Amino acid sequence: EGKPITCKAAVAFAPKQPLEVVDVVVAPPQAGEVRIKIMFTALCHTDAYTLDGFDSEGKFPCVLGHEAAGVVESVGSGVTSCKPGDRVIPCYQAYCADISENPCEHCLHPKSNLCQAVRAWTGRGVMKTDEKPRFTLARDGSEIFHFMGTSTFSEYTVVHEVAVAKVNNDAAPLDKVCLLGCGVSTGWGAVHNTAGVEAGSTVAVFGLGAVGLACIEAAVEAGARQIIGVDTNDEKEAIARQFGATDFVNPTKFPGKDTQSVIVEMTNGGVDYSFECVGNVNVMRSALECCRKGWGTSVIVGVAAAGTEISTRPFQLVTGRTWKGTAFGGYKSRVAVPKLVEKVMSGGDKANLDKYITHRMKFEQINEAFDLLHAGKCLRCVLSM
Ligand code: NAD
Ligand code: DAO
Ligand code: ZN
Repeated sequence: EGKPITCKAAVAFAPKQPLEVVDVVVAPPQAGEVRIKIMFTALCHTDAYTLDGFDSEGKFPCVLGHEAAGVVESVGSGVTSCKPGDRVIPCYQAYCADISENPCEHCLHPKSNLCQAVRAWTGRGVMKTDEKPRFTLARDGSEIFHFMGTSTFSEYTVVHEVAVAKVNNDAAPLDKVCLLGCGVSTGWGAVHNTAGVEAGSTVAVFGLGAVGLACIEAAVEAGARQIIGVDTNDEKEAIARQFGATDFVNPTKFPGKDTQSVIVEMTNGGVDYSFECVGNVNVMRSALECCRKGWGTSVIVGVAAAGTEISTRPFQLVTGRTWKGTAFGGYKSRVAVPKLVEKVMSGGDKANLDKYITHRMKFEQINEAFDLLHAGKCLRCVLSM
C-alpha cells in the first residue's frame, strides 16, 4: 500500500571514491520492516573504513551510514513495536527477543548482544523478506545495497523492525542522541559491560577518537583512579584530559621503546584494564601487554582491516591476562538504547553529548565531513538532512 519515495542519498559507487549525492528510490517497507526519515546522521570511522575498501563484507554500490536518528515514516505488515511519527535510532546491531515469536539464541543469552535474526541479510546488504535491497538508483533503476542494516546516508531508509530503538523522551534532541547509535554507546559499554571496570582501577585507552574518549568518560564514571590516554596525535592530549584522563602517552615520543613498556613503568606493573580503540593489530598487542600480570584485561574495540591478525606470546595469557572484544559495547541494542537516552537526559553535564560533536554540516557536505575524519580533526560531525 505504501508508495516508493524518491529522495537524496549519498551513494558509495566504488571503494575509495567520493560519495555522490543522487536521487534514489526507496521502496515501501515490507513485512517486518520500517521506513525511517533520517533527520541527523553522524560519520563513524567504520564508514570511512568501508569506503576505503577495508571491509570484506562491504558491497558496492551502497548507502553507508549507521549512526543516526530519525522519524518513522511508515511500517510494513506485522510491525508492532513502532509506528509512523515515532522518533527512533536505527541500530546496526539488532535485538529480537522481546518482539520475535522465535527469538535467536544470542538475544536469549545474557552474555551476548549479537542478535542473529537478520544478520545474514544485513551482511549481504539486502532485506530479509525478499533478499533484495529497498534502494534503487532513480536514473536507471539499478540496485543499491544497504550497509550494516542501517544505511543512514539517505533522506529515507528501510530497516528491519528488530533494528529500531525508540526515543521515548520527547525532549531528547535527535541531533545529539544520534551518537548513541554507535561510537559513544560502544565506548561506554566496553568499560561498563565488557570489561566491568571497578572503582580504584587503572586504565589505558589507546586511540582517542569518540570511541576512546567515551571509554575515558565511562572509566571516570566507574571510579578509575588512573586513566592513561594513548594517541599518536599530540592534539588529543588536551581533550583527553578534559574527558578525565590523568596521563597522556604519545607512542611516537619514545623511539626504540614499545608503548607497553612505557605504561608498565608508569603504573608499576601494568594497568588493570586497557581498551584498543584504533583498529591496528600492533596497537592491540601493546594494549594487551600493558596489562597487569595476574588479572589485567584488554578489550579490543577497534575494527582492524580484513585479513590482518593479532599476535602475542601465549605466556602473556598463561600469566593471567585476558584478551576480549566488544561489538556495540555489549549492549542489547533495542532495549538498551532507550535507557542510554534516558541516562543522557537525566545526567546533566555529566552525560552531555555536546563534547563529542566538533562539527556540524549539511548532508550535501558529506565528502568534506569524510575529509575531516581522515585528517584527525574531528570527533563527530553531525549532518543535518
Ligand atoms: P577515530 O579515527 O576518530 O579515532 C582513532 C584515534 O586513534 C585517532 O585519534 C588517531 O589519532 C588514533 N591513532 C591512530 N593510530 C594510532 C596508534 N598507532 N596509536 C595510538 N593512537 C592511534 O575513530 P573512532 O570513530 O573513535 O573509532 C575507533 C575505532 O573503533 C575504529 O576502528 C572503529 O571502526 C571502531 N569501532 C568499533 C565499534 C565496535 O562496536 N567494536 C563501534 C564503533 C567503532
Ligand atoms: O556477526 O553477529 C555478528 C555481529 C556482526 C557485527 C559486529 C559489529 C562489530 C563492530 C562494527 C563497527 C561498529 C560500527
Ligand atoms: Zn536476536
